[in-house]
Amino acid sequence: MSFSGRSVSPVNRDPGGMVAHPGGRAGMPRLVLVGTPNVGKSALFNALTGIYVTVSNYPGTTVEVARGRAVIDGTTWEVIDTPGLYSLLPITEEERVARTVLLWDRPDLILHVVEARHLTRLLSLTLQLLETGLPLILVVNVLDEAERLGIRLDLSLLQQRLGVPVVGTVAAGGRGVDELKARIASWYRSAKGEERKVG
Ligand SMILES: Nc1nc2c(ncn2[C@@H]2O[C@H](COP(=O)(O)OP(=O)(O)OP(=O)(O)O)[C@@H](O)[C@H]2O)c(=O)[nH]1
Ligand SMILES: [Mg+2]
Repeated sequence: MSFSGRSVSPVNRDPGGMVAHPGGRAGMPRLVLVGTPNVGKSALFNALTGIYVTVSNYPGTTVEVARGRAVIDGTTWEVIDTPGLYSLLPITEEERVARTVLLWDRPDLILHVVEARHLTRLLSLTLQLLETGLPLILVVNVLDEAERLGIRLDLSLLQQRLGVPVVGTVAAGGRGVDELKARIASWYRSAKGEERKVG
């Protein structure tokens, strides 16, 4: 298939008919922030990325997607902020874009952001995301409000049960962001190690 004179491989196309962002990331690993609306994805995006942020409409839609860069342990990542989505079965255009970024823009790593106060309700999306087989770190945000309400969370037990890294944050104040970066770096190092073993 030809798109703007360029050849687009089938794996880059959404079955719903939307053409995914056509590459151009120069070998940078890609990190995508996903989660339900209003959990602090954009606050976390701002905490992770610097000043080199571009906001543009996702191709063929009126939905804005922000892309930025983060240097984590010497590696430059492309970081993408997505609109909130409730499930991987999209209803709104925003959800469709978030799903497309997730499944067709081929992120290397997903940060699933959940709100600490509503953790149990939000974990069903974590399970759906895990079913996609994409690597995931669970970010439990808004810990400050949970603590204010006396909600105590055993994040290490959650990590043990889910089998993925779990990090607590207060994105608005930057708390936990360094630990999150350390987890991303450690995931990247082990993924690279696996790649070398396979190659
Ligand atoms: N108390 C507290 N507020 C937070 C935290 N993180 C984000 N917020 C606030 O929560 C609100 C929503 O944050 P956003 O970053 O816009 O959330 P979002 O997930 O990007 O929302 P959508 O893009 O609409 O899906 C804002 O008012 C933030 O300032 C946090 O850790 N603690
Ligand atoms: Mg947002």
